[in-house]
Amino acid sequence: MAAATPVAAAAAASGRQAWRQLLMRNTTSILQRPQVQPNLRRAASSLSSKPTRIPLRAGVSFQSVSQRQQPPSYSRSYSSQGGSSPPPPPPPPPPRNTNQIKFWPFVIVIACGSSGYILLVNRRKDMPPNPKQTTSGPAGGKPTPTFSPSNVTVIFVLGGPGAGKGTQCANLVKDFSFTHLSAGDLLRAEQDRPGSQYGQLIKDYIKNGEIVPMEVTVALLENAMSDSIKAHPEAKKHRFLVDGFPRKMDQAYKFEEVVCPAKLVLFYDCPEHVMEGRLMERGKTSGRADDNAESIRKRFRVFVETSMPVVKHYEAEGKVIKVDATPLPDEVHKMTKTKLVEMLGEDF
Ligand code: UP5
Ligand code: MG
Repeated sequence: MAAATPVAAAAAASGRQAWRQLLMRNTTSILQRPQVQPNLRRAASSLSSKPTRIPLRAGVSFQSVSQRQQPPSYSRSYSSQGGSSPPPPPPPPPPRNTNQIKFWPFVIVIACGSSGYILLVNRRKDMPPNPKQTTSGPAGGKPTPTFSPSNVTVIFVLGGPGAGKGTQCANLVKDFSFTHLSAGDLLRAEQDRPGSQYGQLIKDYIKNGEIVPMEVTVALLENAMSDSIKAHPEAKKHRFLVDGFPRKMDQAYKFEEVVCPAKLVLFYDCPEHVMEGRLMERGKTSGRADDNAESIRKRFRVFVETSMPVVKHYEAEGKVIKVDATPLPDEVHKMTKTKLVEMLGEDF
């Protein structure tokens, strides 16, 4: 861009010249060091004496922008144009501590930048959360859960297939006015919903005892929670038993990150042969596509390999209430209630 006035043009030209001379001095001083190979020195001087041409397509080339804009005095000091004149004699080497002087401004700039960043992060930590922040999170940041654990209590209910999760949840609903959300039931309802785009996918996963992709299940649970909360606007607190979920670590992370952090996990512990007996018995009348010997085997394997690590994860966090699910349902219920009150009190 052309300078606006002759004075400005002169100032710009002299600034460029000063910068160019400084650059030249440094380059020359480096080339003069004994450890620089003579052939490198020769190559450097031949480069500086020829105009650079950058090829584009066949037969087309252009001169670099700096060369096109160089005023005559500027090109003289650098010898980048006019090819025939010999390179000027090198100026005397700069003082030895030049590199040290150049180094410190960078250190100061980096130190200032880092402390500014740390200050900013610390200040933001104390700021209240943005109430308008949605589950998608601000500009790719960490999302905020839809529901706050201060007025929504979520308890995950885990245990092998047939351990009695559904049976026990039904009892706890009466004791503590929980809303019972069975992930399996929600998936089966979605599978049967006319026009559902996930119907066939859910059917295939359930039949094979595999875990439906978490996006589907997390969305179904979140919708069901919203519906329940909307249906009880008068309630100050909402309690949910989330039955048969999370069955995989990614589900656990996702749910806690975008829906609501869980308060604790109820884990019904039951040997496989007991669960198998219950499921085979139920299969006579349940009509469930996965209550058959082959699907049950697959469900057991998936539970051990994929869902037990979730239980272990929450155990390590001290959030698991483990209940022996082998006795009769009433006995299991009594034990659950006692342990739950021990851990949370009556009013949680
Ligand atoms: N029964 C219960 N308790 C008893 C007791 N103490 N003594 C004697 N009998 C008892 O009970 C099962 C049977 O046992 C019943 O007949 C009951 O009377 C009797 P139930 O309470 O239904 O046990 P539950 O643990 O709920 O067994 P369920 O079959 O529901 O467990 P699953 O975890 O296998 O089933 P779920 O419906 O949760 O999931 C099904 C499939 O959905 C999964 O395999 C998976 O494919 C899919 N899914 C996902 O992909 N993602 C999810 O997040 C959740 C499910
Ligand atoms: Mg169940």
